[in-house]
Amino acid sequence: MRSRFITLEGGEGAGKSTLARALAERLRAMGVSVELTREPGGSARAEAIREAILAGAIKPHGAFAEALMFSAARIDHIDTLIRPALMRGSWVICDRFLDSTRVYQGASGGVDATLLAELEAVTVDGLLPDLTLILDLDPEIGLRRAASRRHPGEASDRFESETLDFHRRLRDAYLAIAAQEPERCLVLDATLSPDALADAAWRAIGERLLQPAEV
Ligand code: Z5A
Repeated sequence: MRSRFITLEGGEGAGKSTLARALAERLRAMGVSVELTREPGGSARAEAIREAILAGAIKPHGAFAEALMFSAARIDHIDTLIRPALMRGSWVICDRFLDSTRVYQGASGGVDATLLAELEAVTVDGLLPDLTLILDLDPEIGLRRAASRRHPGEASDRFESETLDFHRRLRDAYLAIAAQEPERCLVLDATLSPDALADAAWRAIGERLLQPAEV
């Protein structure tokens, strides 16, 4: 079976990490080799950049500086984990990827879309996901889910503490990307239970990525 690259996208608390784990489990049960990874992060250098960004260390320098940092992390992640895994025939499931930069730093952060597209092109160097599952959820629900997961006294991170309006723009931007790139993207209803969401994603993988002989 040839390798595939799947990315999961959506706002805070939409259930991406939960779904990523469920899909990896189902694929492994079929005997498929799977790398489960995330952005920002997924490699030692990218995880170090993640820590700085989510602590808010880059925020004072503006959204474009954050886009550069996410891109630097992505280049290392692609070079050290994603491409090698795909080359050995593994499937890669990545919790967030390039669409997060488009919507967080672009649509919500205000960085010019043309500039971001140029940065994206040099960053991913031709590597695009075979399938992007966009988990669509009212941001008020997602932020409540994210807050309920925090320990008492634990502060919200750099992006969780943005305004509700910022999170609404994210949702609209994800839906716009899905409308512009229907062959790569599929919107899933993230109000579904974790099992129902995994079933819907699994159906999409079967229909879009697996050849009849592989099912
Ligand atoms: N960011 C960016 O700005 N630019 C970029 O290029 C990239 C990222 C790559 C990474 O944070 C931040 O970086 C992110 C965007 C920005 N913004 N923030 N914050 P992160 O990795 O720490 O956070 P996240 O990606 O937003 O994930 P999350 O908040 O952990 O949410 P999630 O992965 O989508 O959800 P979850 O962990 O699976 O579930 C959240 C809770 O809901 C948990 O208690 C679950 O048990 C529950 N849950 C999960 N699924 C369901 C369903 N289906 N129903 C009900 N409850 C559920």
